[in-house]
Amino acid sequence: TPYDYIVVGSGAGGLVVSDRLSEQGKSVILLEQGGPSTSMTGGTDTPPWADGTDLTRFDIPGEFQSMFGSSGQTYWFCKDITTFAGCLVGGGTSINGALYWYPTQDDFSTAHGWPSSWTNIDSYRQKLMQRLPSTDNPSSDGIRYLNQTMGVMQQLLTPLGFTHITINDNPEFKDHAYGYSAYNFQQGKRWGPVATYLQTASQRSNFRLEKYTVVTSVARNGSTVTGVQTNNTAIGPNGFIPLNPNGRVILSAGSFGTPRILFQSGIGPSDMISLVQQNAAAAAFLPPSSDFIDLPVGMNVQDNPSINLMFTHPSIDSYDNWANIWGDPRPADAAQYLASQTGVFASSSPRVNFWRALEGSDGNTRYIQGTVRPGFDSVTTDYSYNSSQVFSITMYLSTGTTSRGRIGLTSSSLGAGAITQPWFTDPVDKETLIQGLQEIINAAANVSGLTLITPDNTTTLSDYVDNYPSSSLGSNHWVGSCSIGKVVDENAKVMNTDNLFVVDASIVPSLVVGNPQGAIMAMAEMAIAKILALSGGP
Ligand code: 6FA
Ligand code: ABL
Repeated sequence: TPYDYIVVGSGAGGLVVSDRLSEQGKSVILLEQGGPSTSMTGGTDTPPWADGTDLTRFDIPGEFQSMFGSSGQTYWFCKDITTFAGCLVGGGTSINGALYWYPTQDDFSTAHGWPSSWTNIDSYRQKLMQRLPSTDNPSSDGIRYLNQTMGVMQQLLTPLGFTHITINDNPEFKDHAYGYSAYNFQQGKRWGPVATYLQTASQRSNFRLEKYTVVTSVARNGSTVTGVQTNNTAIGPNGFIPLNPNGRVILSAGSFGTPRILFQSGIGPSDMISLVQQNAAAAAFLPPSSDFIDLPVGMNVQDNPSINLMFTHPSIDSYDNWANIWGDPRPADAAQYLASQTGVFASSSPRVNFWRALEGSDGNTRYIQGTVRPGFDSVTTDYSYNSSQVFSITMYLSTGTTSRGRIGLTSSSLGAGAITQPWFTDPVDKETLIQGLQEIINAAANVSGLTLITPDNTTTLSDYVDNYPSSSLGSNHWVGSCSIGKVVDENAKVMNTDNLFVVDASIVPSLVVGNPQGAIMAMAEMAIAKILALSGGP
């Protein structure tokens, strides 16, 4: 069957788009390369302590750190991308830390690369807040659990002039502000677009979700897309899914997935298309070279540079560094969660967030975000320390970051990755982040009982940052690989095509001030309104 709209990828962008299209009566098929996640989507990956319930790894917020944990079998992460990304229903939103910030006006300003027709985010932010409200107190008994880091951060940040706020009540207040972490959890469970947008879409007979379906390319007749090529021969002859006359394809396959599909469709820089040409299976689906479209797909990429500081404080409970949450959780916490979906397991690991603006030596303002959580990834230190008292502050450089990298195919086997890393290509970014880190380290020295263990006293801060492993320097917040104004036009349509659109993190032209899923979903609300208003569609 042909469709009005084919949407590729069920992440933050794709779910908003699918719901709004099906709401307007369009026939929509949503193609997702992965399988189920939360129990609402058919997932059954339940921790042993929750056996016999429908509470999966993806539903239970407190299992978040288990995504990176010991079980080894991380099928939820994409295997065809060299960084962390979710390949299952919900995309990143089904496996992420669920930190959730309503976007700011500044996130969508022309100064940060948006066309002037996109700068009025407010009504789309409202639509998002209505469908998916945030909470900074995710346990429905009203108690904040495992909350010792707030006491320490209060002592550290107050002398620096920070104000304690409810962060999402004041989205624009991002300089010297801190507060409890906000999440898109509800009812003590992962919620996000899967529990909202996908549920309303799924109730409509004109919407269909097809899992385990990889889109490899779009088929086109010159500038007109006629359908998509997939690996799923059960749904169409040779895996081909056609569009209705005037139908449209919307790529929401993420910052790596969308460029890969474009390259395999003959859209992008010639070095990338030539890697596709070297892969016989993929080359067979390329259009004639006279139809190649040369666009800067994969260029202009950003991800927040981030550096962890590790501290101990006698008040902290590091929660056994989350080591036992899957196989052997603290019995009282497990029992409480099973009984009422409250307690420690009603939240992911972060507890406190803060922001401040800094001026770099180039005169540009850059924002720094801090995320504070009990526990740590790894500690390198000369000190002896009490591991049950460790917490981490991750410091991210956000809005105003100037460094850019490139996403592309890493070889003719068509894996995708960063072919130019996007962090610290501008030395002023590094210098500014170091300035922010130094401020926290200096202030920490005045908090009684607080000890910085990483970096230790044999390592200078600048050596620590200089030698930071590039595998840990990123933040999984990739944007920009199909930037608006460069690859897509102001209707999110791929330039020089008639009916091919992109709505996901890849069109966001520069880093937003917080973890990006809220901005991406508000962006998708605005994008789909523009696409529906554009003449010539189905
Ligand atoms: N963002 C936040 O705001 N808060 C967080 O706490 C947060 N944490 C994390 C995190 O802990 C991890 C480990 C990761 C990887 C990301 C985090 N993020 C966080 C970032 C956030 O999740 C992403 O920015 C956001 O999900 C990006 O939304 P997009 O719509 O651009 O893309 P997704 O990756 O969500 O979805 C793409 C979907 O397309 C996937 O389901 C994928 O399987 C599918 N897909 C890809 N290629 C495909 C193909 N060829 N055919 C079919 N489906 C395809
Ligand atoms: C985010 O936005 C980041 O993308 C994640 O990297 C981050 O989680 C979450 N939010 C929560 O702040 C961290 C984990 O806490 C670490 O244990 C893990 O090593 C890291 O992600 C991997 O990037």
